[in-house]
Parts: sequence; C-alpha cells; structure tokens
Amino acid sequence: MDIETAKQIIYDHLTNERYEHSLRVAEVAKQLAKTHKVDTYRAELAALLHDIAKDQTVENLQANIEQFSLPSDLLQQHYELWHGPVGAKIVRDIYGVQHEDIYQAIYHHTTGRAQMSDLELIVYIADYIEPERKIPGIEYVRELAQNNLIDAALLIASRTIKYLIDKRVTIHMNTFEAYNDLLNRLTESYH
Ligand code: DGI
Ligand code: FE
Ligand code: FE
Repeated sequence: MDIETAKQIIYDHLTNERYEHSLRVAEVAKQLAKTHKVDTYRAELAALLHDIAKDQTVENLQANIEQFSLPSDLLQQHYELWHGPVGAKIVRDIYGVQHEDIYQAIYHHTTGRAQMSDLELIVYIADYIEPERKIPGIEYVRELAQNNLIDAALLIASRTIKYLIDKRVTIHMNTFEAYNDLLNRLTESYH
C-alpha cells in the first residue's frame, strides 16, 4: 500500500481531528525512523494507520473483536484497549497490509508490551510526543526520543502507569510488562 492510499483510507475512517492526529504521528514516526535507521516507509505507514479503529463505537469494536476472533478476554479489558487489536486486523485482513511488524506495531500501540521492536517503539513514542500533545515535561521525552528509543519509551510507560493509577482505572499486564522490559533493557545496555 502506498502512503497516499493509506491517508485516503484513514480520512474515510476517522473524524477530522483524529485524522490530523494520525498525520502528525506519521511525520514524527518517519523522522524517528530516519534518525534510528528503521524502515521509514513502514514507520510512516504503521503510524498513519495506528488509530484506524479509534472512532468506531464500542458496539462496533465489540462486534469486530468477535468477527476477527481476537482473544475474548479483550472484552474484559477497558474499552480504550480495543482499537489497537481491531485496527491491526482491519489493516491486515481488510486492506491487505501483510507486514508482520506493522501488524504488531498497530496491535500494541496503546499498552506497549515486552520485547518491542524498534518499529513498535517508534509508533508507541510518536503517538505520545506528536506536536499537539500538551503534556507537562513532554519536551524532555522528545529529546530522549532523538537519542535512545528505549529510554524515551521507558519514560512514557512509567508516566502512563502513574496517570492510570491516578485515574483509578485497571492497568493491562502488557503495560506493566513494557515498563519492566524497557527498564531491564536500558540497564543491560549500560553493562
Ligand atoms: O488512541 P490515542 O488516544 O492516540 O492514544 P493511545 O491509544 O495510546 O491511548 C488511549 C488511552 O488508553 C489513553 O488514555 C491511555 C489509555 N491506556 C494505556 N494503557 C492502558 C490504558 N488504559 C487502561 N485502562 N489500561 C491500560 O493499561
Ligand atoms: Fe490509539
Ligand atoms: Fe494515536
């Protein structure tokens, strides 16, 4: 799939606001991919498509989880965690994007997970640091992202966990596992 086709597809799936968010995430992802020597086409495509299912109603997402035979325990999780897995299936099974790493990057973009690839890290980070995100201290995360993807992702995972605790919502195991794994990878890299 070419980049222009992907833009048209998400334009058709998303509200204008979410479409603009996806374009910004894709720009950041492309830049990070270039800096960190990751395939820029795959990073841009995965980032453009990452929220493709975000504007579906909860009922639609639920129906898609069943139709695509996604793990049924997803339905026990917070509904915010549904659009990544559903989006990954739409991109692969409906639009025919067969790259496994793009599938994984879209699937896990909300929680992260252990052993994220560089492409997964880039989508996870770009989603958090895109220029319209106004989060206190975000400039520091943007700086880290230029130097070390693991360092930046670790900070994002820990901030997300704190934020979710303050909101008193349940936290997915992948969110914790992303944090633990990134911390281990970062400290190992100092040996
Ligand atoms: O789709 P976006 O808004 O661009 O961003 P996202 O997919 O990264 O995150 C959507 C929301 O999901 C965000 O408010 C944080 C939340 N989230 C991330 N990890 C968890 C989570 N919510 C719950 N309940 N549990 C998690 O582990
Ligand atoms: Fe998302
Ligand atoms: Fe997003």
